[in-house]
Amino acid sequence: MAAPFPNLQSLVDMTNSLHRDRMIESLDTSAVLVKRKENEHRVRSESPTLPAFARLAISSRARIERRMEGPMASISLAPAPAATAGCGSGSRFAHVQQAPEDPIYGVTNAFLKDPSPVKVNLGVGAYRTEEGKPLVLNVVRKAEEQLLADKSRNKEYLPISGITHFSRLSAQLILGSDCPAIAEKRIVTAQCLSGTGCLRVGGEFLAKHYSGPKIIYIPATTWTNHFRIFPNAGMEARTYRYYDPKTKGLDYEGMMEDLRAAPSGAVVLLHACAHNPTGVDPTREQWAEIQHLVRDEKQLLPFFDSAYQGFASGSLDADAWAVRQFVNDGGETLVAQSYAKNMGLYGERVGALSVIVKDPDVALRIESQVNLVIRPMYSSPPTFGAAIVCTILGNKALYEEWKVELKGMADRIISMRHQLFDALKARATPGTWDHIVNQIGMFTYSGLSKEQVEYMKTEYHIHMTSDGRISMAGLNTRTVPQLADAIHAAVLQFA
Ligand code: KET
Repeated sequence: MAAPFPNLQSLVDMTNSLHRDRMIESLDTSAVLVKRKENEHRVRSESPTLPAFARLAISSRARIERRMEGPMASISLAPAPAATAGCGSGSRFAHVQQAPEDPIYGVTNAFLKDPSPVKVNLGVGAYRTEEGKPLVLNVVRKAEEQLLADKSRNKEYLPISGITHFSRLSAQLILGSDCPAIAEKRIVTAQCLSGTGCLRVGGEFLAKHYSGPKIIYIPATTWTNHFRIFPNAGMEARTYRYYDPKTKGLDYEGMMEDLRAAPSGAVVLLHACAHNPTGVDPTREQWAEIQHLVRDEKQLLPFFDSAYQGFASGSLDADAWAVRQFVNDGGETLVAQSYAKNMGLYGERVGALSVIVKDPDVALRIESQVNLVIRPMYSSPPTFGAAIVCTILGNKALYEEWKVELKGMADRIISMRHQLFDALKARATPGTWDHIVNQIGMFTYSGLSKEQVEYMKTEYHIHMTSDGRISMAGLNTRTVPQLADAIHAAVLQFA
């Protein structure tokens, strides 16, 4: 016989008093309760003497406390499978399916749950210092101090498209201050919620107003979120070949073939530099041919995702080269810029979406329609992060200091590439590892298999995405040997 199931609401109330975050916890507890109810016979056998509600409260609290340790705690909340809290009858959400975990945030969740003192997180693309700590740039600290000291600042809503000065400075940063499109007012720039928000707003604008096919070609290997952002925005997503696992380089022929086969006028998503996750960019000669195909042969519309300007080479200008080539040929282009990585403003959610067109009148009308995408989505963007960016980009001394700090981050990542390469060579790890030093940007696309990644997690407490992507920015001199040992063992284990 099943044990009587106690009143759900009183259980939730009781557990609430134990927890730090009542909202999260009551949801979570409901989920646990329902799950447990479904498995009552198993629950009873676990601890027959402890009342069910107490066990639930304890286990739920422990889980939440573990999750609350990390900065991304709230996103690791286990969704309720079939919550029945409330009016006694079954939930009208009972049909809701458990969503698959995000491949990148999921790594952080697994890392937070790993009790090992030597665990290493090489999942999310977020910069860490040599001490393994998140970095707030000195220029950002200085800008924050200036902003806080300025008592004339207020908390009014920003315009729908954000701070005008921010938009202008952002356009200059990516396109160069001498860009003709800026001088000719053929550009619309809106402050959006970091790179993701720019891609989403840009995608929805295209889905509503683009006169060409509402199809976006995305590299077959790419930042996984691209595959969700564009269909959610109303665009059909298709892929073009990009990466060749055999050469661990660009599948240039495949890419050109696929883009040539795309319907004329389709949109093509291009990584501006430091392609994520592969770290493989076209050469300048290849870019020129891609540009010819995009512009002259197929009239495709390029949409650049620029999440790593300055992170690839250490130079803001060099990393903007491809975008500038396209914009300066006079053709129409979209660019999504993120300040998450290059200014370390991850959680501030600062980015800029630019739509560059042929005619200033068209630009004005586009501006009104971009605003109409933003207004019902989140009304207007947040102030502080963009104010930090304005302070840094608008002040010569801070701008110069930023460039030095940015180069420092890029250089540390490059040095990690060399250290890891040398460590594998010293161990005579089977295979070729040149790609570790040849790839560009934040990530090494290692070529390690899913099984090898899993093995490295369980045996060495090294956490990375299952596609074998290593966030080099999360590595430091202390953890390189651990990673090299892990790779070496994994390669031998699954030869
Ligand atoms: N584009 C690319 C290519 C990219 O790698 C990211 C983030 C973004 C856009 C969006 O960044 P935002 O924080 O919205 O400005 N990539 C890292 C973080 C993440 O997955 O959210 C990553 O790949 O780990």
